[in-house]
Amino acid sequence: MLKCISRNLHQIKFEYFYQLNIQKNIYKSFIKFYYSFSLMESNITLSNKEETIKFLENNKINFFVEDHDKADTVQEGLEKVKTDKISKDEFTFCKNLFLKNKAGGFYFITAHPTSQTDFKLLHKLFHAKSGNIRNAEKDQLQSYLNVQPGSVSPFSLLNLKDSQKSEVKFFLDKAIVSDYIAIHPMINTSTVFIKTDDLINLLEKSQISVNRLELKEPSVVTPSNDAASVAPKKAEDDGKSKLAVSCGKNQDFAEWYSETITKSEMIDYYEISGCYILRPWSYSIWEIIQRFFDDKIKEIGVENAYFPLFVSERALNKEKDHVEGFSPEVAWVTKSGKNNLENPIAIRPTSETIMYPSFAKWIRSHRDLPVKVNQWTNVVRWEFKNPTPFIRTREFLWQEGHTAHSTLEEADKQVYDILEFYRQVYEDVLAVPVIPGKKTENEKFAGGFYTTTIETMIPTNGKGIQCATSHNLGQNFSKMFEINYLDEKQVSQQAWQTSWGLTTRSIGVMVMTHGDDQGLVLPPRVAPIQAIMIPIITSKDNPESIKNKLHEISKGLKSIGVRTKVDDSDLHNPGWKFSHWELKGVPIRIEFGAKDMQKDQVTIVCRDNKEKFTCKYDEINSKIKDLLELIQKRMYQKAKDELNKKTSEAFNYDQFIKLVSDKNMVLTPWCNIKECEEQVKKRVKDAYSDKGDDENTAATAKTLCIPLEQKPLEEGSKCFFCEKKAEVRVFWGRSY
Ligand code: 87F
Repeated sequence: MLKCISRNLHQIKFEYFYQLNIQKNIYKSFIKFYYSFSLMESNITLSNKEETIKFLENNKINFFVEDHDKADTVQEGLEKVKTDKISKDEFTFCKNLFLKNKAGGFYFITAHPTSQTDFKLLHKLFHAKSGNIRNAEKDQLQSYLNVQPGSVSPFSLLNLKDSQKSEVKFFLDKAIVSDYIAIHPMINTSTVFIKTDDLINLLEKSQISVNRLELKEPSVVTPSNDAASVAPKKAEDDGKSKLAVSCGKNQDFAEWYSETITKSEMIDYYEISGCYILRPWSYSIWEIIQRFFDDKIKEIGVENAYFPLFVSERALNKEKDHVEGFSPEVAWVTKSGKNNLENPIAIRPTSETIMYPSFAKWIRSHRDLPVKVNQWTNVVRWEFKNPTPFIRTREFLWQEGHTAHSTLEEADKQVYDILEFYRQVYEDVLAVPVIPGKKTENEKFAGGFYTTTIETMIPTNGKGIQCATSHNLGQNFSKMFEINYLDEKQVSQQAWQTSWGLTTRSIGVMVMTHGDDQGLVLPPRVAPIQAIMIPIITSKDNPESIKNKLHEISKGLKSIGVRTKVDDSDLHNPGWKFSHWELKGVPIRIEFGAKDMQKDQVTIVCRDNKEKFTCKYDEINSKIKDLLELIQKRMYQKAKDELNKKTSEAFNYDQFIKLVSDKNMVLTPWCNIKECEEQVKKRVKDAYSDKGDDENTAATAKTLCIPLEQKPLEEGSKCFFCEKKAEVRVFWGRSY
């Protein structure tokens, strides 16, 4: 019964947004009536320190508390709030403002203590007429936040009743960048130190949107970062501001990436540095990649298996070239409970040394070959460089394939068959153009004979990135692990081996390649939902008939293999849903309302180029099928054009350094001599050492690959750097 009322009343709320033909006060009283039911289920009351602490504990939040003398002002707080548990620069003691505007809405601002918060600035930021913003009254502090003046903190926002949540907009100062935030637990004789991310999560879980705000004079205000665009407009806003990515892709790429993958619900942050949670939206993408690649390798006789996570020190160090250079990244288990292990064991960073003792057992005769084994697992590499979700993480998911063959030629074929499958994963599934090539001696896997790779470049920051590698290991490992077999003449031979890996980095490269200012843009082949269907219902309509028709269309599309979803929830209005699915990158949106129904049509919107058009019922299936293919091709072509624009040739060092600094991937004629590559790297590094290794310098330029496809060198071509005879053309770039 309760559910039934709540559904209908949501409907009424929704109509209000879209029709604006119901009087505001009637709407308000409906909403009050409605919320008087839902409040009973969801509201929290925090009245004091004890309740706040209990609440944090119940929510499994890590925090600590310091008691102190009463701190009535920010200045007093800064003097009195101390801790020896974390250093001063790890936390921000914040100032909190609860303000009201003339239209009846409220702003809650949590600011860095040094940020400007004068009314002149606030009026500008919120585009308000002078005098329209003031401090909220004491009784409003009580009725909205359940707190006394002097003790206001973001915790008090948790006291907002559901009916008040659309009236209060919360802003968190962008200047707060510390890991921890220090705020009062409803009383200013005590301070809770809580991770800033945890606080944000807590608030968002309670349906309180966290808007980031820059507390300084707006310069050029674009609609997307204009504080006014997220200012309380009371009910019409419906939390849309919570969705949007706050900065453009070209404005602050790192921030754009972080917001895109979190707000699209791909990634959640985790307390251990370099480790991230893959939420269902990104894991589904991984599953699609897995399915594609798994089918391919099975066609060429690869079988899946699972080998243990742990490796002994003895096995790990058996092939010295292999671990050399990698050893700082190996993570070890040294204890069980309180006791030290007699022999520490490593957590797999890759599984050559785990699998090959078994290969030695399984392979006796030429009849046992080839052996082709693959596993889908996680690996751990304790990286020290800046972690980036998907791109560089301490734990990641991958497939690692390992094969053994009787001839070098067979191993060669295996290496290139796999490289071609990797190219297909990137180009045909993820719509990311790549360059297949060979690594130079410097960059190859040291334990192997040669390394093939597919590489690409992220045009936004000009960084080259290794997408997947396929190695011919030669006989190095078979020597060390004694993987021997008797050939047809009963002569003992060593096996030729390959190994190859593709990781969840592929998802990050895809996001960086295609995403735009509105968030993710997913290529149809990898989109967990390819067409999202959204009903547009007004007060005059029969909601059920519109929804039923959409479900019928969805069923038709599903029957021809299109991944669809009808978002007919009553929780959000269509505007919110449009933004939500846009942010998640769904390739096609199908809108459907009464007007469409009258004309036997749906409205279709493409995520990639925003094109909008209508389509008659009887053409929907074929139209959507074709459109998905078209979008896939269009996205690949767009990415390819961008990559081409940023790919240049250089014939001497001056041209080279200029192009690399200008975020290009550069192809040069090259001598293919190890020492020459080292000298190029050194010269680049020295040239930039005084400028610092920031995003705009070329400090880390290195070879990416010697492309497999290359036009023949002209007679007498010289190395661009050492001017010896050029042997190949090689790609250089700054790199991840
Ligand atoms: C880190 C620690 C220890 C890379 C490491 O590329 C060892 C290693 O051997 C290590 N990081 N590598 C190279 C991995 C080679 C190879 N293994 C199978 C692959 C693909 C999958």
